[in-house]
Amino acid sequence: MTALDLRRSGRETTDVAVLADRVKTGDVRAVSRLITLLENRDPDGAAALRLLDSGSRHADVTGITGYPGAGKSTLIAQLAAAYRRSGRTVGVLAVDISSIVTKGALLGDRIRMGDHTLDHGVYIRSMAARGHHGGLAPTTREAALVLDAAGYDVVLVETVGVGQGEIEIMDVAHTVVAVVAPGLGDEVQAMKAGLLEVAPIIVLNKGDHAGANSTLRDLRAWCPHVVRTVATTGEGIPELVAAIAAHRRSHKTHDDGTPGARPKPRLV
Ligand SMILES: Nc1nc2c(ncn2[C@@H]2O[C@H](COP(=O)(O)OP(=O)(O)O)[C@@H](O)[C@H]2O)c(=O)[nH]1
Ligand SMILES: [Mg+2]
Repeated sequence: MTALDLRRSGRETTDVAVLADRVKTGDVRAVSRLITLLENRDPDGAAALRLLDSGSRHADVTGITGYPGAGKSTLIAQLAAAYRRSGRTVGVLAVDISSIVTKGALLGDRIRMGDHTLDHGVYIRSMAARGHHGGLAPTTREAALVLDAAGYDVVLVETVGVGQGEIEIMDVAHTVVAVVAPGLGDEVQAMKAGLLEVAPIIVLNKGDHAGANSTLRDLRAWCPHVVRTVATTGEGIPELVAAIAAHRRSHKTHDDGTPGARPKPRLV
């Protein structure tokens, strides 16, 4: 679309340079606006993203993956609270933010959604999956770059399901955590093959459930890094924070700071 077409169509145009600058100052409204442009595949979004791309990267990006109901959202609320207590700012990209907000008792009024309220150090954004096969919204990677450029210290990405389709999260996150719940038995057996490749850290959540100990023994037999948590109470969260930090320290990223084992994809 040319500028003339845009004027004819009456569509609002964006000053991409101004938008990018505002994102870099951590302006929450600008962050939300840019992610919306990217979701809509608006060319202004891609243009603004390119202006951010030269910035230095410092955010630690962690993917939290697992079957629905395993406790991912509850864990993310606990992790976000723990990072905030240590003074770090947190951006969350999730398939379903409602459960993070309602389950995140510890975050309380610190949670700020989108651009409606003041930023108190936690930004939460829902990413529609839109039928994409990998379980990650197509713009999740770009949204993580935006949050990084906006200065968030930690970015947590919630993604549903484990297995082959989830390999995508490796391109987005420095560290991937797979969340499983006790009593999955057969499912755990079935996913062992592909899981370790994707997730160096396994969380056995719902550690308060009957059968947690035997599942834990089973998991520890084949994965060196299993953390037992009770997301509803916060038990095991400090250990999980430590495991994520240890993994991040021990794994190099690309020279430009982007995560993942594969070459950085071109931003179009
Ligand atoms: N008993 C127990 N319940 C939990 C635990 N973690 C999460 N839940 C509950 O399990 C349900 C699913 O949690 P949610 O975080 O929404 O799972 P998600 O679908 O993986 O994001 C909710 O009702 C949570 O309150 C836990 O450690 N113990
Ligand atoms: Mg959830």
